[in-house]
Amino acid sequence: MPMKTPRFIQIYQDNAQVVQQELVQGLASNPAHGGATTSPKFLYDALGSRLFEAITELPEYYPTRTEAAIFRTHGDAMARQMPKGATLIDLGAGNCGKAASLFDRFAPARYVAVDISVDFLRGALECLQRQYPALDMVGVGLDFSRTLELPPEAGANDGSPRLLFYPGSSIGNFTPDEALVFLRQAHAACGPVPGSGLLIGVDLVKDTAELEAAYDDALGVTAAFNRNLLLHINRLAGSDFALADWSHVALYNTAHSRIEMHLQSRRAVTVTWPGGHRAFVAGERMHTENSYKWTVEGFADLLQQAGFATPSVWTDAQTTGQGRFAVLWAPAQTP
Ligand code: AVJ
Repeated sequence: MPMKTPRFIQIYQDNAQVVQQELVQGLASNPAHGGATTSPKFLYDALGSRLFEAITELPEYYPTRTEAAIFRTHGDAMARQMPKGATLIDLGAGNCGKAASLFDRFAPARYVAVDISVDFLRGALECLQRQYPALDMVGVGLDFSRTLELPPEAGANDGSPRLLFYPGSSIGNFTPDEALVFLRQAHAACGPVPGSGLLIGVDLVKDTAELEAAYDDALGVTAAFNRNLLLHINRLAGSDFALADWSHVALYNTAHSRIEMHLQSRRAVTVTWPGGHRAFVAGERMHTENSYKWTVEGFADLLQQAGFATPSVWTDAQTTGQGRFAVLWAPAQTP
């Protein structure tokens, strides 16, 4: 059988000026409006992405290994519910490793890897294509947090069912309102072919101490991941944040069921960038990430509001109870 070659499509990428404006607007936001904020997407420059990979290996950071264990234990049961000959659409594919580990069991006909920049996908897809020479592979550069509309060149309109794959509890970065908007788009993106649906990993509400340890590990890797944001921002916005002035803070906000990451100033500082500046008092916080935690019931309800049928749920709970993490298969239509 001849080996196929992956195709690559870049849809739209913010230019440097748009990025600078977005950043400066968040930095300048005054305390009356919740204070300075930055989007969690700025955590992921080249070093930030490697620090996140290191986080996934920390003893305190349970989500990645718990999700992997759920796929190992229940992968066959999942596979029985997945559509046959599907187009597997991987949202936030990165190194494509998680999806690739499902190829043998799920046997998709096409693999569409989506990430912000198509450049992140080239190496991984070219390598994967050698292992799966007959699988049709497409890399799509797209900020799907804004729109989930796939280009026709991705081949998702060929009449095959679509399997949207959104693992890792990345949905946790969205507020519940944003998550609903996203899931409605995901439902629309499943298309009209019967059997299509969304396979999603969701981190669950649990004990505060366990949650806070997962986002403030003893080795300080999460602190480095959070503080590295300042180096990235300095490059993007031309600002002059000094690392020594900022500490990592992670706390669980029970009222909102979310981990919040902040950077807290160690003294009064003024940060400058081309065309502006911002004073921070000692102890002032800049909000850098939310990571929402869900109950299985709460998330199933959200899926239903977004138009999905009743989901199948797999967790790491040995007996009854919630478990730490859940993987849900939400069919787009009632069978
Ligand atoms: C990639 C958004 C799922 O919220 O657990 C890990 C990011 N931040 N440690 C998460 C993260 C700090 C992660 N997500």
